[in-house]
Amino acid sequence: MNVEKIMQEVERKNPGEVEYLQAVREVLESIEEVVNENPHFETAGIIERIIDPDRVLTFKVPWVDDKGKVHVNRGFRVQFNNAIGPYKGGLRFHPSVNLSILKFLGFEQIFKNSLTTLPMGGGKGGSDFDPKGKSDNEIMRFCQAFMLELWKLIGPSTDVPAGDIGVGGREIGYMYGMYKKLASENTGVLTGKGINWGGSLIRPEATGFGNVYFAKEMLKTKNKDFNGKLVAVSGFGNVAWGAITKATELGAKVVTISGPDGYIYDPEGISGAKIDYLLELRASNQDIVKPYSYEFPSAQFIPGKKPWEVKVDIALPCATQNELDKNDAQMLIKNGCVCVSEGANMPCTPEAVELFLENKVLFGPGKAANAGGVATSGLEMTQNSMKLSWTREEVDEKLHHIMCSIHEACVKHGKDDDGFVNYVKGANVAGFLKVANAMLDQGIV
Ligand code: NDP
Ligand code: 2IT
Repeated sequence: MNVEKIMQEVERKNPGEVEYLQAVREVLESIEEVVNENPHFETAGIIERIIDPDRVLTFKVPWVDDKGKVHVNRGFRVQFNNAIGPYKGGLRFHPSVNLSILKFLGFEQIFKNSLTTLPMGGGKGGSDFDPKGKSDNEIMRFCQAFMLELWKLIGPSTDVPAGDIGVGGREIGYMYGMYKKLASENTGVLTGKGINWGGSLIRPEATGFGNVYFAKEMLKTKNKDFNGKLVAVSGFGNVAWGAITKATELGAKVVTISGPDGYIYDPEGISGAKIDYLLELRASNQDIVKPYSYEFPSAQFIPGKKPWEVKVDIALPCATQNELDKNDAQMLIKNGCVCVSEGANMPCTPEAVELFLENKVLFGPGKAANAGGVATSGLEMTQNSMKLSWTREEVDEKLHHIMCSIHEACVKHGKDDDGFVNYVKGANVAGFLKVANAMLDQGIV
């Protein structure tokens, strides 16, 4: 397999799709060896077939704001690969959303979902709609307009969307209500539903909890744990919240959160009532973290900077793609950081990842480390099919077990002769093999 030759073709077919090309290159470089050892993958065109989405659907979403003005946004659903189960993956509402971003996310989702051990294919969708500053009624009207198109493309056994940036419980509720009305059925077509209408306990916190469980397993390989450690978290959304809660529970002190405007440094730790305040800040649809520093005197707001300059033992990037670059990685390494676990999707640039690996930092890539969210979505789908609900403890135990299995799979496929585990390689190879073998079994379709 010739990675450069394949990349040339992918670049030709997808010009300027920077994030998508970045995600594809990373996977290809990781699986090169295993593909060379198994020439039948190439003969069956597995690489070309896995790189291209099965289909990309785009649609217009017209909606009316509170003043009666009409707006038009663009909606997308990328159905990437369904070799091991229905297309599955979140919806992102953010002004930056474009096809490159959704294709990178959908592509990553194939391997992430494969790692969860559950039968889910990969997909992603969303819109360039900006929820910031919109009223609740505007959000509802947008979600309904979005679902008016999306409902034809999805179904509990074909494609099961969920949340991502800008899409949480409220948006899932409005979209589910509209789907139910249009499809005349009450099924588990979306995950992340409210607990009284088919949702699963632990789903809201699952990505962050899972990320910390994964980091815990990585630390265990070096006889380390979270207790007494300093942790830097970026973002202040759904994933950040879960990660902060679990890291704190395990005895760590989380000292940062961030927004696009800068970061908060709170040397006394972000926990308890401070986490509740964080949730209030989020619920108010604000994109700023500055108010936190007015509320809690121990905290300082550092405008225009990222949290990676703070001296910490563990870093959990939980905001967005490419938010931690080479300079940030250098600062973390210089300050003695031993573990980086990606809560967000692809938050570290390739140069940053390279530095972490060179310096033997425990590095958990998003498709393994943040798989707890979609894994718990899988558990929600199971509960929906069985028409029952598991307890908090039952779901948490299954989530924990899944994160340990993912860690094991990464070690199995990522450990080198010196005993160093390259979790990037491990996650990509383990995720790829299951999907590739399923594609082989199912013929050319
Ligand atoms: P949320 O919308 O709940 O939160 C994201 C927050 O991060 C927003 O407040 C956003 O602000 C902020 N943010 C965006 N860009 C930056 C930046 N450059 N620096 C600092 N903060 C920023 O989203 P989630 O928590 O759900 O998602 C966060 C990440 O985790 C994404 O990469 C997502 O793909 C990934 N993920 C999510 C899962 C889930 O279950 N929700 C599962 C697995 C991964 P603003 O909107 O103003 O830019
Ligand atoms: O990136 C992700 O894994 C998610 N946003 C969650 C997807 C899901 O289907 O729960």
